[in-house]
Amino acid sequence: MDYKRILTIQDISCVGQCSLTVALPILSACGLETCILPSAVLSTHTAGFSGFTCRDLSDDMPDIAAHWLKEGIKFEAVYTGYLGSREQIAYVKDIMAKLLTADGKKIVDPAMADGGKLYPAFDMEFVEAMKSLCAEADIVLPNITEACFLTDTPYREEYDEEYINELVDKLLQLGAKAVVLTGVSYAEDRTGVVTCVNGETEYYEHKKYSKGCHGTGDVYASVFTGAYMQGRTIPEAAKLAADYVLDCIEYTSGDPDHWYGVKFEPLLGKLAQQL
Ligand code: PXL
Repeated sequence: MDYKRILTIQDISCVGQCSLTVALPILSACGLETCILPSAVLSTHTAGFSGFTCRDLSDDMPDIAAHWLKEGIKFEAVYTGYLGSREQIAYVKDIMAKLLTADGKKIVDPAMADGGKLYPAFDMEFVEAMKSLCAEADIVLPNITEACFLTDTPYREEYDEEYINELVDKLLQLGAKAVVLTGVSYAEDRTGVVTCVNGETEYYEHKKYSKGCHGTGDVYASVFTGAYMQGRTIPEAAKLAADYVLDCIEYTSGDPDHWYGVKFEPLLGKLAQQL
């Protein structure tokens, strides 16, 4: 198996099992050299904790990228997650333009919203900037809420296949080359992921847990990226990531104190064996 170097750009939430504290171990377990660019350092994530600290590292991003450019360092993929500002999105675009290998992949998880709402840190100007990043992406991995914001579509709790297909089409019209739409549920106890690659749409349906878990979007995008960069097709990687997230939720359920993330670490060995 060849050895690939990838860069992931997202925040460090020191406690909370999301963003870089999830992406780095998962991508490493997938066998990839994983370089990181932290966009901010927070004491915790922002979904459920109050009084968290946040140090924005935007100003460091261009200097770090300039150093890598000078050293001739290139990446076979840039995978982005939670980004803190419009300014950071501009830096990410610049990094993608300058530091990717010739056929390097742009993988964008537009982590900014869930359950019909934007996360507290974001506004519609950020959404506009995220649209422009998704327009350049090889693969976007939104949930339904994010897809709605990105395509100016009213969010609906209940929907049918036509609504989902329209969302996917609009994401492709925006410019994304392939779409992985998560959390698509057509029955109460079922959910799944829709992939659309080269005009071919597939749906992988699986069991749904009634309670949503924090951080599963980041676990999903990280496993997807790891599997995809190790040669799986987009639908294969989407399925593998869904199964891993399900295992994590199952492993974590039954511990009500662990509300802020999923216990993904004990399952990393199994993931590594699969790839
Ligand atoms: O899981 C996405 C995420 C990442 N980083 C921070 C967050 C969130 C979700 O709320 O607050 C800081």
